[in-house]
Amino acid sequence: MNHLIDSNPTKRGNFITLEGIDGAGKSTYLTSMVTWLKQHGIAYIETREPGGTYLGEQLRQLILHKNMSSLAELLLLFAARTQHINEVIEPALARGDWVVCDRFTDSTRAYQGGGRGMDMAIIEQLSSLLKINEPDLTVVFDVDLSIASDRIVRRTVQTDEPMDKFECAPESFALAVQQAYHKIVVQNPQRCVLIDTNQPLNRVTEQVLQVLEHRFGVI
Ligand code: T5A
Repeated sequence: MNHLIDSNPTKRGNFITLEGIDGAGKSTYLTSMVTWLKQHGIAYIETREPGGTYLGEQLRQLILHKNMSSLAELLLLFAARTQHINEVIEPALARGDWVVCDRFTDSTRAYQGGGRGMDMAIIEQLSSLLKINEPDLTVVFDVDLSIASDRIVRRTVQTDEPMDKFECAPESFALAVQQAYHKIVVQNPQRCVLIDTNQPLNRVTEQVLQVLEHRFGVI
């Protein structure tokens, strides 16, 4: 989705990613971020992983709904990612647009590394082989597993959309993913901010906006 407001071709855009366990609320707060960007007259694109391109959206259906080996899943995720970077993310950043991306490489670290127990070194090797840069800011949304699970069930009922295979995974999987996210935040204090979404929605939104103001200030 492209939302051009005021492109600035002289300056590279900022790359922001949203992360967290299923049901943490990423997509909800992505909307608040986008509103903030609009209010500041910043040109941006909003995108997601797996997805963001025709190929990526096709692969998303396979990754989310078909059973496959952990290695096949990992390689499909990186296939989708490299296409997404070359076709969408890099061109946007290069023309000065900001990119707000719902999930990126940290999801692979947390889900395939933490959840599936795949070797983190392989994930980092693939990432460097494909020359994948880290975002400028990553907001990791965190919530108690029981609350996350309630939210997923409620949303499934409201939207009538079936759960994907990650949402159906046992709690031990979600716990391993959550622990991996906590580790990523501790290991990357400059890039990552953890936000607790056990709090009321308006309080979380306030914190998201504070992070943006603090990190990027007045543009
Ligand atoms: N995946 C992805 C990998 O395994 N490896 C990878 O490398 C990548 C890129 C799809 C799956 O792919 C896997 C991980 C994922 O399982 P997805 O589409 O991002 O990724 O799937 P979800 O995490 O399910 O994303 P959603 O956008 O569907 O859910 P969110 O963002 O977690 O939650 P959201 O915003 O829909 O909120 C859920 C509900 O909670 C409410 C919202 O209103 C909503 O109803 N809510 C609150 N309620 C009360 N208080 C608050 N503070 C609330 N905040 C939100």
